[in-house]
Amino acid sequence: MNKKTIYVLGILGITTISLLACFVYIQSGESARSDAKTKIEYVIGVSQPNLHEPWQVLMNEELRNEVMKHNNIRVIYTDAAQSTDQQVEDIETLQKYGIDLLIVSVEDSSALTPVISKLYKDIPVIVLGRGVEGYNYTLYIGSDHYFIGSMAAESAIKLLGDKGGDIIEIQGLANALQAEERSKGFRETIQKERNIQITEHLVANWQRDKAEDELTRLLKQKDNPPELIYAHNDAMALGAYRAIESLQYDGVKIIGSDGVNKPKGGLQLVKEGTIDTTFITPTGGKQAVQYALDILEKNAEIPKKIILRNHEVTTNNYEQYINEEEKIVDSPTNDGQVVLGFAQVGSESQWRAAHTTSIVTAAEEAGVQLILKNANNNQTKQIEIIRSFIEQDVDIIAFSPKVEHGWEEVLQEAKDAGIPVILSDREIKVNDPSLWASFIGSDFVEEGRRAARWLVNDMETSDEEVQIIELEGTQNSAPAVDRKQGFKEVIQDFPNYKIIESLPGDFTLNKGKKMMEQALQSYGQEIDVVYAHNDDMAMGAIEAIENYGLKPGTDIKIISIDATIKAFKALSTGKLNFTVECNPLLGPQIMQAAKDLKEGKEIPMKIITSEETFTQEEAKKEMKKRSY
Ligand code: GYE
Repeated sequence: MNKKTIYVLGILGITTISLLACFVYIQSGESARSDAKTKIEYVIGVSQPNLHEPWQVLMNEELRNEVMKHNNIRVIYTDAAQSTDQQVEDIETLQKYGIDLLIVSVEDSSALTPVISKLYKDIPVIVLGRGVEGYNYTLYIGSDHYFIGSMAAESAIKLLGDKGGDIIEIQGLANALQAEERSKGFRETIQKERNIQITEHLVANWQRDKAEDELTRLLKQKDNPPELIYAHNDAMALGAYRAIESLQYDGVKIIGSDGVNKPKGGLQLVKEGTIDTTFITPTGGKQAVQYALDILEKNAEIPKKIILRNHEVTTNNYEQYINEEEKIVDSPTNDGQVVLGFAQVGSESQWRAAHTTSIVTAAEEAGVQLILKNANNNQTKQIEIIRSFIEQDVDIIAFSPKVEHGWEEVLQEAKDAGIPVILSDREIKVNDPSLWASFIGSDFVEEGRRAARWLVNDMETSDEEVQIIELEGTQNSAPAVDRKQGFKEVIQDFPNYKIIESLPGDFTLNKGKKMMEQALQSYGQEIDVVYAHNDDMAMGAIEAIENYGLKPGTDIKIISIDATIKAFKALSTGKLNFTVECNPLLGPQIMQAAKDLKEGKEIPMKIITSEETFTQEEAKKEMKKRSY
């Protein structure tokens, strides 16, 4: 028995006694138990907020089933029994045992965020199912809870029809991020409807009985029941049903969420008509173990977020959903080479050039037959190219949407033709999220926030006015819209920071230069800062500033996004002050997604890349390693 195993067993011996206090379970891979020679390489901690909610129980089952397949890991599970203090203690205790990685499902995000941020400095942390504030973790795997809330609202609008009506919302835990996000998504979507109002808001801690009690108490004080109840999970939806039943009300619609396929689980409740709608919320347990090993064995590019898709299941589409699920499970098809049609938006920037190369190279390496066509920054041309791929009956279509709007028609044609669509690097706005299979790219809002955070921290001006010129990317494109919003979100808290003008640079060096020349004409030395939505426009601004006789990076501070090699050179010569990375190397993930889709597998709704930021000092250190 090697030193590491003796050490781990020793630790386990001591811990076993103390852990009993917080309900644990220790598991090793299948053969690790039977074959003493098997080497345990990693110890993983799993911190659960509770193990009474059906969804959390399902998550643990999925984690365990996947752990069984890997014999070089040992997993220590803790259950905080819905006590935040206990969960904080569990995490600290797991850290003391020397775990190599933590998988944590969070209930009280405001209390757990600082604990996780601190731990993340020492070991990798996977946040599972329920998020935390900020980005101080390795990987988040779970749903987009705002999106679940907005889908629930769409379902409520459909269920209530033209008559509309009153809604009672039953929220999970008060200060739990996912509950707040579901509530926000629900409200912001419902408020568009004039004849629908959310009249009451209850909090029932994800618990069936509490929901039943709270609702019964409330309805006894009211003359009429609502037309609809939206409960943030199926357990509370069942509680609501019981309350309604006990008060002998008829016709009240009930929407839940989670869709666990077990007795009294959401899927069963919809099947038997107890509730009207639920949203399948995958736990991500299986992916968490797979990514944990990828992280520990450093054998893959690890994204920042894996957003799993949610399916709406109603009493009307229940059978259809079950049949489609069985089809996916029973017969994954794998007939031959994938033919991928990629409609590239243009060749507007260095970033775009690196992106195109990444796709071409990855297709070769993955054995994917790639048909790549360039739309030269023209949406009509891009739509034509997508149509030509539909006519060619390719297996999968992928494209970088020039702008956010105007894609419904052609994507409906692709859907009707049974061709899944992958969105690369830019998202779109469509009412029907089933028109695209997956988005692979960056969080542009966070990129904008990072640019502004550096500025306000670096400038540290007391209350002196700071005049900013913003060079915007392609109008109505997702990166331009979101990078603008993220930057504004941060500087709005610093009233002395003023964007004096936003100019359209279309992500190109030449347009960036021209716009900067225009700005210098108008404002000259009054300009303190240039915020460029990408490096190329920043490079153009640098040329314009030098031609104007000022020192870029000194007289005028310059911040950009992309972090390409040219930006690194400008940082190392002091002409650029700060750059926010946007990863163009999306080829491998796009090819993997295309292959999985061809095999009929369900793939994540979004894969958000992990990215850094670079100051002049950091760029000097990193320059050699930069590949694009
Ligand atoms: O930042 C810019 C390119 O869509 C993320 O498009 C991409 C952006 C990138 O022109 O350089």
